[in-house]
Amino acid sequence: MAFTFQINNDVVWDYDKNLLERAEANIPALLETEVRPIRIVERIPEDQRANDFELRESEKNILSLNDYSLGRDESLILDLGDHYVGQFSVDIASVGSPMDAPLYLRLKFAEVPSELYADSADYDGWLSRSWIQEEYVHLDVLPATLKLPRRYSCRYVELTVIDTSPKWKASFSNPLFVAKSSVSMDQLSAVTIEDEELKAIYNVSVKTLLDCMQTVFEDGPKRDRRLWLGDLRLQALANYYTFNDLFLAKRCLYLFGGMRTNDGKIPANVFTEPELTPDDTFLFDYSLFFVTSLFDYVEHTKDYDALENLYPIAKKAVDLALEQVDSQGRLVLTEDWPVFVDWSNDFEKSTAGQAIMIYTLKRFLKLAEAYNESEKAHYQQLLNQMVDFSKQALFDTEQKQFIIEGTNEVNVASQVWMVLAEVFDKRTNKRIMREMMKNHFPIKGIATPYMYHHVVEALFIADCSEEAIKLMKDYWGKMIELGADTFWEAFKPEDLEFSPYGSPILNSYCHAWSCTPAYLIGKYLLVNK
Ligand code: RAM
Repeated sequence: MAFTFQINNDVVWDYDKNLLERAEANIPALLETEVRPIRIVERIPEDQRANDFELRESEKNILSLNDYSLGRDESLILDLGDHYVGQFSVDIASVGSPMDAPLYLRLKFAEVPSELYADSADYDGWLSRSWIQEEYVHLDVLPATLKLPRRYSCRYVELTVIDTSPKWKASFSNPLFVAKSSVSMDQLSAVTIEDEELKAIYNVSVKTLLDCMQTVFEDGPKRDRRLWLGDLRLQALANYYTFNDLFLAKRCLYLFGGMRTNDGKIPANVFTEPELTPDDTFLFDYSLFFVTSLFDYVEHTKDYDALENLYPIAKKAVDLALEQVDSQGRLVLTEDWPVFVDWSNDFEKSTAGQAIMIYTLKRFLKLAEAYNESEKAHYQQLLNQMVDFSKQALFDTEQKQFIIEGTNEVNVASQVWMVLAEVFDKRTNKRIMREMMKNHFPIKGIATPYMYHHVVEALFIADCSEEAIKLMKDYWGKMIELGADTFWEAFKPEDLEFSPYGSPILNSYCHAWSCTPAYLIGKYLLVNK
Protein backbone atom coordinates (compact mmCIF):
# COMPACT_ATOMS: atom_id res chain seq x y z
CA MET A 1 0.00 0.00 0.00
CA ALA A 2 1.82 3.10 -1.18
CA PHE A 3 1.12 6.74 -0.52
CA THR A 4 0.38 8.82 -3.61
CA PHE A 5 -1.89 11.76 -4.35
CA GLN A 6 -5.35 11.45 -2.86
CA ILE A 7 -8.31 13.33 -4.31
CA ASN A 8 -11.37 13.07 -2.09
CA ASN A 9 -13.77 15.61 -3.55
CA ASP A 10 -16.81 14.28 -1.74
CA VAL A 11 -15.48 15.00 1.74
CA VAL A 12 -17.62 17.39 3.78
CA TRP A 13 -15.65 19.51 6.21
CA ASP A 14 -16.61 20.77 9.62
CA TYR A 15 -14.91 24.00 10.62
CA ASP A 16 -14.99 24.73 14.34
CA LYS A 17 -14.95 28.51 14.54
CA ASN A 18 -14.14 28.60 18.21
CA LEU A 19 -11.11 26.30 17.90
CA LEU A 20 -9.86 28.06 14.78
CA GLU A 21 -10.08 31.42 16.51
CA ARG A 22 -7.81 30.05 19.20
CA ALA A 23 -5.41 28.83 16.53
CA GLU A 24 -5.36 32.22 14.87
CA ALA A 25 -4.87 34.03 18.18
CA ASN A 26 -1.50 32.27 18.40
CA ILE A 27 -0.02 33.26 15.03
CA PRO A 28 3.56 34.24 15.80
CA ALA A 29 5.24 37.41 14.55
CA LEU A 30 8.21 36.36 12.43
CA LEU A 31 11.67 37.53 13.44
CA GLU A 32 13.83 38.87 10.62
CA THR A 33 17.59 38.77 10.26
CA GLU A 34 19.61 40.35 7.46
CA VAL A 35 22.07 37.95 5.88
CA ARG A 36 24.75 38.85 3.32
CA PRO A 37 26.55 36.27 1.16
CA ILE A 38 29.97 35.43 2.58
CA ARG A 39 31.64 34.22 -0.61
CA ILE A 40 31.28 33.32 -4.26
CA VAL A 41 31.45 29.61 -5.09
CA GLU A 42 31.51 27.55 -8.26
CA ARG A 43 30.68 24.10 -9.56
CA ILE A 44 33.34 21.39 -9.58
CA PRO A 45 33.64 19.42 -12.84
CA GLU A 46 32.07 15.98 -12.60
CA ASP A 47 35.35 14.06 -12.86
CA GLN A 48 36.85 16.08 -10.01
CA ARG A 49 34.09 15.90 -7.41
CA ALA A 50 33.35 13.01 -5.06
CA ASN A 51 29.60 13.61 -5.12
CA ASP A 52 27.03 16.28 -5.95
CA PHE A 53 27.16 17.85 -2.51
CA GLU A 54 30.41 19.73 -3.17
CA LEU A 55 31.14 23.19 -4.57
CA ARG A 56 34.42 25.06 -4.39
CA GLU A 57 35.31 28.61 -3.48
CA SER A 58 35.68 30.84 -6.52
CA GLU A 59 38.65 33.11 -7.10
CA LYS A 60 36.14 35.93 -7.36
CA ASN A 61 35.89 38.00 -4.21
CA ILE A 62 32.44 38.69 -2.82
CA LEU A 63 33.63 42.15 -1.73
CA SER A 64 34.17 43.04 -5.40
CA LEU A 65 30.91 41.54 -6.61
CA ASN A 66 29.92 44.50 -8.77
CA ASP A 67 33.20 44.29 -10.70
CA TYR A 68 32.19 40.95 -12.22
CA SER A 69 29.73 42.09 -14.86
CA LEU A 70 27.97 39.21 -16.59
CA GLY A 71 26.98 38.82 -20.23
CA ARG A 72 25.13 36.06 -22.11
CA ASP A 73 25.33 32.64 -20.39
CA GLU A 74 27.55 33.86 -17.59
CA SER A 75 26.72 33.14 -13.99
CA LEU A 76 27.91 33.23 -10.44
CA ILE A 77 26.83 31.52 -7.25
CA LEU A 78 26.46 33.44 -3.99
CA ASP A 79 26.99 31.48 -0.77
CA LEU A 80 25.05 32.70 2.27
CA GLY A 81 27.31 30.61 4.51
CA ASP A 82 24.41 28.70 6.07
CA HIS A 83 20.86 27.61 5.29
CA TYR A 84 18.16 30.28 5.63
CA VAL A 85 14.49 30.83 4.85
CA GLY A 86 13.39 34.21 3.60
CA GLN A 87 13.45 36.77 0.84
CA PHE A 88 16.14 37.84 -1.58
CA SER A 89 16.93 41.16 -3.22
CA VAL A 90 19.83 42.46 -5.26
CA ASP A 91 20.73 45.71 -7.03
CA ILE A 92 21.46 45.38 -10.74
CA ALA A 93 23.07 47.94 -13.07
CA SER A 94 24.04 47.89 -16.73
CA VAL A 95 27.67 48.47 -17.62
CA GLY A 96 28.93 49.57 -21.05
CA SER A 97 26.97 51.06 -23.93
CA PRO A 98 23.32 52.03 -23.48
CA MET A 99 21.00 49.18 -22.48
CA ASP A 100 19.50 48.34 -25.88
CA ALA A 101 17.65 45.17 -24.82
CA PRO A 102 16.06 43.88 -21.63
CA LEU A 103 18.09 41.89 -19.14
CA TYR A 104 16.94 38.27 -19.08
CA LEU A 105 17.98 36.65 -15.85
CA ARG A 106 17.62 33.27 -14.19
CA LEU A 107 17.84 32.95 -10.42
CA LYS A 108 18.18 29.57 -8.81
CA PHE A 109 17.96 29.03 -5.07
CA ALA A 110 19.48 25.84 -3.70
CA GLU A 111 19.52 24.28 -0.27
CA VAL A 112 22.34 21.94 -1.31
CA PRO A 113 24.78 21.90 -4.25
CA SER A 114 23.08 18.92 -5.94
CA GLU A 115 20.15 21.17 -6.85
CA LEU A 116 22.61 23.32 -8.81
CA TYR A 117 24.15 20.34 -10.58
CA ALA A 118 20.71 19.08 -11.64
CA ASP A 119 19.14 20.46 -14.78
CA SER A 120 15.54 21.39 -13.96
CA ALA A 121 14.51 20.62 -17.53
CA ASP A 122 15.30 16.94 -16.93
CA TYR A 123 12.81 16.65 -14.07
CA ASP A 124 10.16 14.09 -14.83
CA GLY A 125 8.77 13.10 -11.41
CA TRP A 126 5.27 12.95 -9.94
CA LEU A 127 5.34 16.10 -7.81
CA SER A 128 4.94 19.50 -9.44
CA ARG A 129 8.09 20.97 -11.00
CA SER A 130 6.87 24.32 -9.64
CA TRP A 131 8.63 23.38 -6.39
CA ILE A 132 12.02 23.90 -8.05
CA GLN A 133 13.24 27.21 -6.71
CA GLU A 134 14.03 28.89 -9.99
CA GLU A 135 12.85 32.17 -11.52
CA TYR A 136 13.16 33.68 -14.96
CA VAL A 137 12.97 37.47 -14.88
CA HIS A 138 13.03 40.23 -17.49
CA LEU A 139 14.19 43.70 -16.45
CA ASP A 140 13.55 46.43 -19.02
CA VAL A 141 15.26 49.26 -17.20
CA LEU A 142 18.47 49.27 -15.17
CA PRO A 143 19.61 50.21 -12.60
CA ALA A 144 16.97 48.53 -10.51
CA THR A 145 16.56 46.67 -7.26
CA LEU A 146 15.18 43.21 -7.87
CA LYS A 147 13.18 42.03 -4.90
CA LEU A 148 11.59 38.67 -5.49
CA PRO A 149 8.13 38.19 -4.03
CA ARG A 150 8.54 34.48 -3.14
CA ARG A 151 10.07 33.12 0.03
CA TYR A 152 13.00 30.78 -0.60
CA SER A 153 14.75 28.15 1.45
CA CYS A 154 18.39 28.04 0.52
CA ARG A 155 22.06 28.51 1.15
CA TYR A 156 23.09 29.23 -2.46
CA VAL A 157 21.74 31.79 -4.92
CA GLU A 158 22.81 31.39 -8.52
CA LEU A 159 22.51 34.40 -10.83
CA THR A 160 22.65 33.47 -14.51
CA VAL A 161 22.42 36.05 -17.24
CA ILE A 162 20.54 34.40 -20.07
CA ASP A 163 21.04 37.47 -22.22
CA THR A 164 21.95 41.15 -22.25
CA SER A 165 23.20 42.37 -25.63
CA PRO A 166 26.73 42.58 -27.05
CA LYS A 167 26.70 46.27 -26.08
CA TRP A 168 26.43 45.96 -22.28
CA LYS A 169 26.62 43.62 -19.31
CA ALA A 170 24.84 43.31 -15.96
CA SER A 171 26.55 44.09 -12.70
CA PHE A 172 25.21 42.96 -9.32
CA SER A 173 25.62 44.54 -5.91
CA ASN A 174 24.11 44.63 -2.45
CA PRO A 175 22.67 41.09 -2.40
CA LEU A 176 20.52 40.74 0.68
CA PHE A 177 18.68 37.80 2.18
CA VAL A 178 16.15 38.60 4.90
CA ALA A 179 15.88 35.38 6.91
CA LYS A 180 12.67 34.59 8.80
CA SER A 181 11.63 32.31 11.61
CA SER A 182 9.25 32.46 14.53
CA VAL A 183 12.11 31.71 16.93
CA SER A 184 15.64 32.87 17.51
CA MET A 185 18.75 30.99 18.62
CA ASP A 186 18.81 33.33 21.64
CA GLN A 187 15.79 31.48 23.03
CA LEU A 188 17.79 28.26 23.39
CA SER A 189 18.92 27.32 26.83
CA ALA A 190 22.61 26.43 26.88
CA VAL A 191 23.38 22.71 26.79
CA THR A 192 26.73 21.06 27.26
CA ILE A 193 27.39 18.18 24.92
CA GLU A 194 30.92 16.90 25.27
CA ASP A 195 30.90 14.48 22.36
CA GLU A 196 31.84 16.58 19.32
CA GLU A 197 29.91 14.50 16.79
CA LEU A 198 26.73 14.59 18.87
CA LYS A 199 27.19 18.29 19.44
CA ALA A 200 27.37 18.91 15.69
CA ILE A 201 24.30 16.73 15.13
CA TYR A 202 22.44 18.60 17.87
CA ASN A 203 23.32 21.99 16.38
CA VAL A 204 22.22 21.03 12.87
CA SER A 205 18.98 19.59 14.29
CA VAL A 206 18.23 22.83 16.07
CA LYS A 207 18.94 24.85 12.92
CA THR A 208 16.64 22.55 10.95
CA LEU A 209 13.88 23.09 13.48
CA LEU A 210 14.39 26.86 13.54
CA ASP A 211 14.12 27.15 9.77
CA CYS A 212 10.91 25.05 9.78
CA MET A 213 9.30 27.17 12.51
CA GLN A 214 7.37 29.81 10.62
CA THR A 215 3.69 30.74 11.16
CA VAL A 216 3.13 27.01 11.60
CA PHE A 217 5.54 24.12 12.07
CA GLU A 218 6.25 23.65 8.38
CA ASP A 219 7.36 20.23 7.15
CA GLY A 220 9.93 21.79 4.85
CA PRO A 221 10.33 25.48 4.01
CA LYS A 222 11.22 24.58 0.41
CA ARG A 223 8.50 21.91 0.08
CA ASP A 224 5.63 21.32 1.11
CA ARG A 225 5.73 24.53 3.18
CA ARG A 226 2.79 23.32 5.25
CA LEU A 227 1.67 21.70 8.45
CA TRP A 228 1.65 17.89 8.36
CA LEU A 229 0.62 15.95 11.44
CA GLY A 230 3.41 13.39 11.33
CA ASP A 231 5.97 16.15 11.14
CA LEU A 232 4.22 18.26 13.77
CA ARG A 233 4.40 15.46 16.30
CA LEU A 234 8.18 15.23 16.04
CA GLN A 235 8.82 18.96 15.70
CA ALA A 236 6.76 19.69 18.77
CA LEU A 237 8.77 17.14 20.75
CA ALA A 238 12.07 18.62 19.58
CA ASN A 239 10.71 22.09 20.33
CA TYR A 240 9.91 21.14 23.95
CA TYR A 241 13.57 20.27 24.44
CA THR A 242 14.93 23.34 22.66
CA PHE A 243 13.06 26.59 21.86
CA ASN A 244 10.03 25.58 23.93
CA ASP A 245 7.69 27.80 21.91
CA LEU A 246 4.40 26.64 23.37
CA PHE A 247 2.24 29.07 21.39
CA LEU A 248 3.21 27.57 18.06
CA ALA A 249 2.58 24.04 19.32
CA LYS A 250 -0.80 25.08 20.65
CA ARG A 251 -1.68 26.90 17.42
CA CYS A 252 -0.96 23.83 15.32
CA LEU A 253 -2.99 21.49 17.52
CA TYR A 254 -5.96 23.85 17.35
CA LEU A 255 -5.62 24.07 13.57
CA PHE A 256 -6.07 20.31 13.24
CA GLY A 257 -8.72 20.29 15.95
CA GLY A 258 -10.68 22.94 14.08
CA MET A 259 -10.78 21.28 10.67
CA ARG A 260 -12.16 17.76 10.41
CA THR A 261 -14.49 15.85 8.13
CA ASN A 262 -18.11 15.81 9.19
CA ASP A 263 -17.57 12.33 10.63
CA GLY A 264 -14.56 13.49 12.63
CA LYS A 265 -11.62 12.34 10.50
CA ILE A 266 -8.51 14.46 10.92
CA PRO A 267 -6.67 15.36 7.70
CA ALA A 268 -2.99 14.55 7.26
CA ASN A 269 -2.12 18.20 6.61
CA VAL A 270 -3.64 21.66 6.45
CA PHE A 271 -2.99 24.88 4.52
CA THR A 272 -3.11 28.29 6.13
CA GLU A 273 -3.04 30.47 3.00
CA PRO A 274 -5.02 32.20 1.56
CA GLU A 275 -7.33 30.89 4.25
CA LEU A 276 -7.42 27.94 6.61
CA THR A 277 -8.05 24.86 4.46
CA PRO A 278 -7.72 21.17 5.29
CA ASP A 279 -6.15 18.95 2.63
CA ASP A 280 -8.32 16.08 1.39
CA THR A 281 -5.51 13.66 2.20
CA PHE A 282 -5.86 11.10 4.99
CA LEU A 283 -3.20 8.88 6.49
CA PHE A 284 -4.22 6.44 9.20
CA ASP A 285 -1.14 6.93 11.38
CA TYR A 286 -1.11 10.72 10.92
CA SER A 287 -4.73 11.01 12.15
CA LEU A 288 -3.72 9.13 15.28
CA PHE A 289 -0.76 11.42 15.82
CA PHE A 290 -3.22 14.18 16.64
CA VAL A 291 -3.98 12.17 19.78
CA THR A 292 -0.34 11.51 20.67
CA SER A 293 0.65 15.11 19.93
CA LEU A 294 -2.11 16.33 22.23
CA PHE A 295 -0.85 13.93 24.88
CA ASP A 296 2.75 15.19 24.51
CA TYR A 297 1.57 18.81 24.66
CA VAL A 298 -0.64 18.39 27.72
CA GLU A 299 2.01 16.34 29.49
CA HIS A 300 4.59 19.04 28.81
CA THR A 301 2.47 22.14 29.45
CA LYS A 302 -0.32 20.98 31.78
CA ASP A 303 -2.58 23.12 29.59
CA TYR A 304 -5.85 21.55 30.75
CA ASP A 305 -7.84 24.14 28.88
CA ALA A 306 -6.47 22.66 25.65
CA LEU A 307 -7.31 19.18 26.93
CA GLU A 308 -10.86 20.28 27.64
CA ASN A 309 -11.23 21.72 24.13
CA LEU A 310 -9.43 19.08 22.12
CA TYR A 311 -10.14 15.83 23.99
CA PRO A 312 -13.51 15.23 22.25
CA ILE A 313 -11.71 15.49 18.90
CA ALA A 314 -9.02 13.06 19.98
CA LYS A 315 -11.70 10.67 21.20
CA LYS A 316 -13.52 10.81 17.88
CA ALA A 317 -10.24 10.16 16.04
CA VAL A 318 -9.65 7.10 18.21
CA ASP A 319 -13.22 5.86 17.71
CA LEU A 320 -12.91 6.16 13.94
CA ALA A 321 -9.61 4.30 13.93
CA LEU A 322 -11.09 1.59 16.15
CA GLU A 323 -13.73 0.93 13.48
CA GLN A 324 -10.82 -0.56 11.51
CA VAL A 325 -10.06 -3.07 14.27
CA ASP A 326 -11.83 -6.44 14.07
CA SER A 327 -13.22 -8.51 16.94
CA GLN A 328 -9.90 -10.29 17.43
CA GLY A 329 -7.98 -7.06 17.93
CA ARG A 330 -6.50 -7.01 14.43
CA LEU A 331 -6.11 -3.68 12.62
CA VAL A 332 -7.45 -3.98 9.09
CA LEU A 333 -6.05 -1.23 6.90
CA THR A 334 -7.82 -0.03 3.75
CA GLU A 335 -6.59 1.62 0.55
CA ASP A 336 -8.45 4.86 1.19
CA TRP A 337 -6.85 5.39 4.60
CA PRO A 338 -3.29 4.10 4.22
CA VAL A 339 -0.69 4.02 6.91
CA PHE A 340 2.46 5.99 6.00
CA VAL A 341 5.32 4.85 8.32
CA ASP A 342 8.05 5.69 5.77
CA TRP A 343 8.47 6.70 2.13
CA SER A 344 9.95 3.32 1.34
CA ASN A 345 7.71 0.83 -0.39
CA ASP A 346 10.20 -1.97 0.18
CA PHE A 347 8.45 -3.30 3.26
CA GLU A 348 4.94 -4.13 4.46
CA LYS A 349 3.49 -1.78 7.05
CA SER A 350 0.49 -3.49 8.65
CA THR A 351 2.24 -4.65 11.84
CA ALA A 352 3.78 -1.20 12.30
CA GLY A 353 0.26 0.22 11.86
CA GLN A 354 -1.10 -2.12 14.55
CA ALA A 355 1.68 -0.95 16.88
CA ILE A 356 0.99 2.73 16.18
CA MET A 357 -2.63 2.13 17.16
CA ILE A 358 -1.51 0.53 20.44
CA TYR A 359 1.02 3.32 21.05
CA THR A 360 -1.80 5.84 20.56
CA LEU A 361 -4.37 4.02 22.71
CA LYS A 362 -1.95 3.99 25.63
CA ARG A 363 -1.53 7.75 25.42
CA PHE A 364 -5.21 8.29 24.79
CA LEU A 365 -5.98 6.41 28.01
CA LYS A 366 -3.82 8.86 29.94
CA LEU A 367 -5.71 11.76 28.39
CA ALA A 368 -8.97 9.96 29.20
CA GLU A 369 -7.87 9.66 32.81
CA ALA A 370 -7.12 13.38 33.04
CA TYR A 371 -10.45 14.18 31.36
CA ASN A 372 -12.43 11.90 33.68
CA GLU A 373 -13.66 9.85 30.77
CA SER A 374 -16.53 7.61 31.83
CA GLU A 375 -15.85 5.02 29.12
CA LYS A 376 -12.20 4.48 30.03
CA ALA A 377 -12.69 0.77 30.72
CA HIS A 378 -14.05 0.26 27.22
CA TYR A 379 -10.87 1.66 25.64
CA GLN A 380 -8.69 -0.27 28.05
CA GLN A 381 -10.39 -3.47 27.00
CA LEU A 382 -9.88 -2.72 23.29
CA LEU A 383 -6.25 -1.93 23.96
CA ASN A 384 -5.80 -5.24 25.78
CA GLN A 385 -7.35 -7.06 22.86
CA MET A 386 -4.99 -5.41 20.37
CA VAL A 387 -1.98 -6.18 22.55
CA ASP A 388 -3.04 -9.83 22.97
CA PHE A 389 -3.59 -10.22 19.24
CA SER A 390 -0.16 -8.73 18.54
CA LYS A 391 1.54 -11.12 20.97
CA GLN A 392 -0.33 -14.19 19.79
CA ALA A 393 -0.70 -13.70 16.05
CA LEU A 394 2.04 -11.28 15.07
CA PHE A 395 4.94 -12.39 17.23
CA ASP A 396 7.04 -15.33 16.15
CA THR A 397 8.39 -16.74 19.41
CA GLU A 398 11.11 -18.72 17.67
CA GLN A 399 12.54 -15.80 15.75
CA LYS A 400 11.67 -13.41 18.58
CA GLN A 401 10.48 -11.01 15.92
CA PHE A 402 7.19 -9.53 14.84
CA ILE A 403 5.96 -10.68 11.48
CA ILE A 404 3.50 -9.55 8.85
CA GLU A 405 0.42 -11.72 9.05
CA GLY A 406 0.02 -13.84 5.95
CA THR A 407 3.49 -13.43 4.47
CA ASN A 408 5.62 -13.79 7.62
CA GLU A 409 7.76 -10.89 6.43
CA VAL A 410 10.08 -9.69 9.19
CA ASN A 411 11.02 -6.05 8.85
CA VAL A 412 12.61 -3.26 10.87
CA ALA A 413 9.49 -1.07 11.13
CA SER A 414 7.39 -3.83 12.73
CA GLN A 415 9.95 -4.42 15.50
CA VAL A 416 10.58 -0.75 16.07
CA TRP A 417 6.97 0.32 16.38
CA MET A 418 6.06 -2.68 18.57
CA VAL A 419 8.93 -1.74 20.87
CA LEU A 420 7.86 1.92 20.90
CA ALA A 421 4.34 0.72 21.74
CA GLU A 422 5.87 -1.29 24.61
CA VAL A 423 3.82 -4.34 23.83
CA PHE A 424 6.38 -6.40 25.76
CA ASP A 425 8.50 -5.50 28.78
CA LYS A 426 11.95 -3.97 28.60
CA ARG A 427 13.81 -7.29 28.66
CA THR A 428 11.89 -8.74 25.75
CA ASN A 429 12.09 -5.45 23.89
CA LYS A 430 15.85 -5.57 24.22
CA ARG A 431 15.91 -9.07 22.80
CA ILE A 432 13.71 -8.02 19.90
CA MET A 433 15.96 -5.08 19.08
CA ARG A 434 19.13 -7.17 19.37
CA GLU A 435 17.70 -9.76 17.04
CA MET A 436 16.57 -7.03 14.66
CA MET A 437 20.06 -5.49 14.63
CA LYS A 438 21.62 -8.89 13.98
CA ASN A 439 19.49 -9.39 10.89
CA HIS A 440 19.01 -5.88 9.52
CA PHE A 441 22.02 -3.72 10.44
CA PRO A 442 23.38 -1.80 8.59
CA ILE A 443 19.85 -0.80 7.65
CA LYS A 444 18.82 -0.98 4.01
CA GLY A 445 15.60 0.06 2.32
CA ILE A 446 14.54 2.74 4.79
CA ALA A 447 14.25 6.09 3.10
CA THR A 448 13.71 8.76 5.70
CA PRO A 449 15.15 10.31 8.86
CA TYR A 450 11.54 10.01 10.04
CA MET A 451 11.78 6.21 10.20
CA TYR A 452 15.39 6.30 11.40
CA HIS A 453 14.18 8.48 14.26
CA HIS A 454 11.83 5.72 15.35
CA VAL A 455 14.60 3.14 15.14
CA VAL A 456 16.84 5.25 17.37
CA GLU A 457 14.08 5.93 19.89
CA ALA A 458 13.16 2.24 20.01
CA LEU A 459 16.82 1.46 20.77
CA PHE A 460 16.78 3.93 23.66
CA ILE A 461 13.49 2.47 24.98
CA ALA A 462 14.92 -1.03 24.78
CA ASP A 463 17.99 -0.02 26.74
CA CYS A 464 20.38 -0.18 23.80
CA SER A 465 21.72 3.35 24.22
CA GLU A 466 25.12 2.64 22.75
CA GLU A 467 23.59 1.35 19.54
CA ALA A 468 21.15 4.28 19.48
CA ILE A 469 24.00 6.77 19.68
CA LYS A 470 25.97 4.90 17.05
CA LEU A 471 23.05 4.90 14.65
CA MET A 472 22.48 8.62 15.19
CA LYS A 473 26.13 9.27 14.43
CA ASP A 474 26.20 6.96 11.41
CA TYR A 475 23.04 8.36 9.87
CA TRP A 476 22.68 12.05 10.76
CA GLY A 477 26.47 12.30 11.06
CA LYS A 478 26.77 11.06 7.49
CA MET A 479 24.58 13.93 6.28
CA ILE A 480 26.87 16.37 8.09
CA GLU A 481 29.86 14.69 6.50
CA LEU A 482 28.24 15.37 3.14
CA GLY A 483 27.94 19.05 4.07
CA ALA A 484 24.41 19.31 5.49
CA ASP A 485 23.61 22.64 7.17
CA THR A 486 20.14 21.32 7.94
CA PHE A 487 18.88 17.73 7.86
CA TRP A 488 17.20 16.25 4.82
CA GLU A 489 13.75 14.89 4.13
CA ALA A 490 14.95 11.71 2.50
CA PHE A 491 18.31 10.06 2.93
CA LYS A 492 19.36 6.54 2.13
CA PRO A 493 23.06 6.22 2.94
CA GLU A 494 23.27 3.38 0.41
CA ASP A 495 21.75 5.49 -2.38
CA LEU A 496 22.63 9.20 -2.32
CA GLU A 497 20.38 9.85 -5.31
CA PHE A 498 17.25 8.53 -3.63
CA SER A 499 14.05 10.53 -3.94
CA PRO A 500 10.44 9.51 -3.27
CA TYR A 501 9.44 11.93 -6.03
CA GLY A 502 11.43 10.79 -9.04
CA SER A 503 14.33 13.24 -8.65
CA PRO A 504 16.38 14.57 -5.74
CA ILE A 505 15.87 18.09 -7.11
CA LEU A 506 12.37 17.95 -5.59
CA ASN A 507 13.60 16.71 -2.20
CA SER A 508 13.51 19.07 0.73
CA TYR A 509 16.90 19.47 2.39
CA CYS A 510 15.64 21.16 5.52
CA HIS A 511 12.92 18.90 6.77
CA ALA A 512 11.11 19.00 10.07
CA TRP A 513 10.96 15.30 10.73
CA SER A 514 14.75 15.15 10.51
CA CYS A 515 15.33 17.51 13.42
CA THR A 516 14.71 14.90 16.11
CA PRO A 517 18.26 14.28 17.34
CA ALA A 518 17.71 17.48 19.36
CA TYR A 519 14.84 15.67 21.09
CA LEU A 520 16.59 12.29 21.32
CA ILE A 521 19.76 13.81 22.77
CA GLY A 522 17.73 16.10 25.04
CA LYS A 523 15.51 13.36 26.38
CA TYR A 524 17.77 10.34 26.57
CA LEU A 525 21.25 11.76 26.99
CA LEU A 526 21.07 15.16 28.65
CA VAL A 527 18.17 15.05 31.10
CA ASN A 528 19.14 11.71 32.60
CA LYS A 529 22.73 12.76 33.15
C1 RAM B 1 5.57 14.71 2.25
C2 RAM B 1 6.23 15.61 3.20
C3 RAM B 1 5.79 15.53 4.63
C4 RAM B 1 5.28 14.17 5.00
C5 RAM B 1 4.33 13.62 4.00
C6 RAM B 1 3.82 12.24 4.28
O1 RAM B 1 4.76 15.40 1.38
O2 RAM B 1 7.56 15.31 3.10
O3 RAM B 1 6.83 15.87 5.45
O4 RAM B 1 4.71 14.22 6.25
O5 RAM B 1 4.95 13.57 2.76
